[in-house]
Amino acid sequence: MRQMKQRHLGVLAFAIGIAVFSGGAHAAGDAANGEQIFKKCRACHQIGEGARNGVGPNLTGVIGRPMGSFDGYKYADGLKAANEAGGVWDEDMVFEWLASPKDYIRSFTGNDKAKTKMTFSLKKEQDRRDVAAYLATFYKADEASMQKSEERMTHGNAPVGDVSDVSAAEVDLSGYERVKQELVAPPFAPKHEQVATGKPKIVEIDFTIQEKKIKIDPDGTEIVALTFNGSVPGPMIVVHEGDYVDLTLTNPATNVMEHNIDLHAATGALGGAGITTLLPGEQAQLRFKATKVGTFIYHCAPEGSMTPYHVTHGMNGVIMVLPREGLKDEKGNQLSYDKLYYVVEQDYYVPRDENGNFKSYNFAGEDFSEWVDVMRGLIPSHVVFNGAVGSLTGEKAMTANVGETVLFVHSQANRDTRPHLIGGHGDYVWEEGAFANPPMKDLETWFVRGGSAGAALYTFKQPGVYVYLNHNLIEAVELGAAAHVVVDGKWDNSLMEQVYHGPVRK
Ligand code: HEC
Ligand SMILES: [Cu+2]
Repeated sequence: MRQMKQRHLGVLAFAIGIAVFSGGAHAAGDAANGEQIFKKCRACHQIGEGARNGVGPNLTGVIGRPMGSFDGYKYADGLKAANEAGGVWDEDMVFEWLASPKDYIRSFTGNDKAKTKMTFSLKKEQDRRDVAAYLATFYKADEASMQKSEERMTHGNAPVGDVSDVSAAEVDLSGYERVKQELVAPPFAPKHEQVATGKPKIVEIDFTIQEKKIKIDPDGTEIVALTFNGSVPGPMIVVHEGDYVDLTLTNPATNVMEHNIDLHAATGALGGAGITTLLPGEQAQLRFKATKVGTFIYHCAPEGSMTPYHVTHGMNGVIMVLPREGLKDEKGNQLSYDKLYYVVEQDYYVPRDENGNFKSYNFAGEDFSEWVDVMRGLIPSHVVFNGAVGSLTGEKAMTANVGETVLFVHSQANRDTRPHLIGGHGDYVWEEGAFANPPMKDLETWFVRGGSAGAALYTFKQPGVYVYLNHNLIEAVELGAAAHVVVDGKWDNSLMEQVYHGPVRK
């Protein structure tokens, strides 16, 4: 089967070899006009000096370059096959590609299932001619890239995280009960047992990736967020040690970008990212055993700049793996909670226009190169809890009663954060979320390192409105990382009393 495919492509390569020499014969595009048209491509492609890979590959010198060959870019299978077949871009080919990349790559490879990640097309013929002519102005017989692609063909290193060549024994799952977890939107956690009853289970999780516009502050600043199930952060998953997580990840055809999932609770294949990378219209099912207890982040991790780009567009969340016997204090006594709140800090890097106003965009990836430029400065435009400034304040505040114990699960997939409950404490804190270790006690502020989730248990003793924030007060007050907990109950004068307030006493 594989051999047949290769032979077929070999014939194609021969045909293309001829096409290269005759290419460009009737290309009559206007490069200057093409430069204007290319603005539409800039959402995904960079070109010229200093250009990098974006959503799509760097297009500098694409005319005359082997198809699917730009270094460091991860092409879909269609362009990879075209590359193996020896295809080299000329103006006419780009002209046809732009009419419908999908149809083009299918007819080019002779494979009607071949895929491409480029979902964009240009209807007008003249536009396609002109933009192809513009690309040709960057033409250079790129010997180096030819050679590189040849080397890749002969040495063909497996990409990082690829497990397709690894052999494995089948797993017997016959003894396991399957349950579906009903996911809920943050800051809530799905219904779960604190102490597991029965044997380990297979817990089914459905994640559908949604690229959607969301407002992130009270001024109405909008981004096209990248989300698991439509919320920033994605829903919290809760399982017990020894359970299997059976996660179905769907990237609907209506999306523009490639996505995957890396779960820090999972073992192997880049936490799953190596075997869940999906083009729009694809789906993956990943089953992994929860062998480590604790709170762990999960996030999208496509590759290169795309990883921080996706994470800073909201594609992250938390999976909590509880010990089967529940949480324990430092002496091994049972700890439990009445409520769980799930707070995820999110940093955004929204680009600004020449007047300093935040820019807005229409589809996922459109802000890619500008966002990356801001991101590289390491100064976020927003640092928020649960997707937007104010998503956990006022009407949407977290609530509790005096005497209730709340477990706050707090994560940041990208930067360090330092949760603090003003007027309260962390009675028991697992800073790293690692429940197998004894908790720290009586903390004022705890530290959650970037790329992890922590957990803090607190029993409320006084009523009132508490502020729960990142105690980098600039990030909390100026950038948005603050929440409220509204606590009902009776005030305890033995803990605190306003003895006097008024003019200075004589
Ligand atoms: C929405 C994002 C997006 C837009 C807009 C877009 N492209 Fe692409 N383009 C891609 C992606 C993604 C790929 C990689 C395709 C793959 O791997 O299948 C690609 C691949 C290409 C390639 C093949 C490059 C190679 O190295 O083989 C060419 C040529 C190309 N695009 C030209 C254009 C031009 C010209 C425009 C504007 C008229 C444009 N694209 C607009 C996303 C886009
Ligand atoms: Cu993603």
